[in-house]
Amino acid sequence: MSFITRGFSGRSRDRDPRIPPGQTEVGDFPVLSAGPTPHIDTAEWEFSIVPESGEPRTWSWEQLMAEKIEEVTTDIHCVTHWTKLGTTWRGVSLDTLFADVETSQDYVMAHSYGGYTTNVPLDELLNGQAWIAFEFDGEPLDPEHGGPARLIVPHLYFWKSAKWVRSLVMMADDEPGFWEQSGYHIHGDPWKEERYW
Ligand SMILES: Nc1nc2c(c(=O)[nH]1)N[C@H]1C(S)=C(S)[C@@H](COP(=O)(O)O)O[C@H]1N2
Ligand SMILES: [Mo]
Repeated sequence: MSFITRGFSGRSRDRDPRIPPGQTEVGDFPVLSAGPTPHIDTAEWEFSIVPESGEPRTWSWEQLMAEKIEEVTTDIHCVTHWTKLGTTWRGVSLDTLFADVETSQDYVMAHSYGGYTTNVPLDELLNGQAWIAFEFDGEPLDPEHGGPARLIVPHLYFWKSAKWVRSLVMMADDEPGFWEQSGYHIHGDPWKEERYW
């Protein structure tokens, strides 16, 4: 076997350790939406967490902006095989938003303006793993990419990152959302290639 030299970074370029199996890096930011882009004015925008009591904890846009805002740099992985490295966002951590929500249920259904849904276990939304993001790359989030605000759960395939997120509703059991009902994996870990089931 001959060893082909591709420059000193050749080997790591062949398999960048940040890129999960079966994924290819992209430079652009593809848009993937199952329906039309809803346009929501921040004056009318609301976000709620709904625990089993049925009493929602609701934020207006101003109230969200008054929460602790974090800057996040992270890689994102779409099940359609693209990975985008080092994306930067600003948003509010779900740790902050769940801080005074009382729940003993373990699963969450994210609901979006426009009707999209996706399910995520609560423990995968906490401990610095998920945000309600409203800026991408230093600019207000484009409506196409989920503006004014979207969920980001970067350690799972990007279909879990609900654009135009409107509420997180607690569930006792893990129920499938929109794509999960059409054959996408219930969990969606890109490192385990949990694409379909
Ligand atoms: N509301 C909503 N959120 C959504 C989707 C959608 O169709 N509607 N598509 C999902 C899928 S499959 C992906 S890959 C990402 C795409 O986000 P982007 O368009 O910003 O790249 O959003 C996810 N969130
Ligand atoms: Mo996707």
